[in-house]
Amino acid sequence: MLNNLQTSLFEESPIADISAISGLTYIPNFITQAEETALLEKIDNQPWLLDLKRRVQHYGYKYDYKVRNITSEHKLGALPSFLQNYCDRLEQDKIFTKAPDQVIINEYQPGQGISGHIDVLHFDNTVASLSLGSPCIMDFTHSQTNQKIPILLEPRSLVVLKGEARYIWKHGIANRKTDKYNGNVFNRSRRVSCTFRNVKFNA
Ligand SMILES: O=C(O)CCC(=O)C(=O)O
Repeated sequence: MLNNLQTSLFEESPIADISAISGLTYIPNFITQAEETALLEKIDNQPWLLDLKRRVQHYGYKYDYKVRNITSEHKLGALPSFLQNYCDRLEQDKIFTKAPDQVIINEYQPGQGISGHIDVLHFDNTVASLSLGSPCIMDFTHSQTNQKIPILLEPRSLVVLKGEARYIWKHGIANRKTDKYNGNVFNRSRRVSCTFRNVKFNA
């Protein structure tokens, strides 16, 4: 189910007009609770990389955070089946025209976030992020006007960025332990996200 007028975890009233960000789609409950548990277990059985303050895992291709680049030399190999299944689903659901070939998993402990950024052009037009564990607020900031729109990402939801949402709006998560949304305050717990992309070599 697509949801343009977002409702919060706490109330049924609409709180963020997602249609203000062209190209952004928010899909609550993209996966079930059982799928979330199984995916987290698989992820936690893989080695974590300590490239950044937060722990990460890279699949398909390694992303170089210093050079902000990906080349064919960064190829790591086939995606593991626990991720390939979701990549195939994203193609079947027509969220991607071609199954993603690169996945970055980020782990955020309470207090950790990610600076506002626009994904590099070495990634193709569609970027989708699946949230596991804690809810958190992702801030979208228009790169020209600085207009800021906070969007609540609920566990098991998928947020899809295309067009302006992908190329004009920065997305980021504040480094804080508590989020306030629609008058409600909630403490963050551990959040893990899986971000699906396709690599583009001629960027
Ligand atoms: O955690 C997320 O949902 C987004 C991750 C992200 O923006 C990134 O890896 O570039």
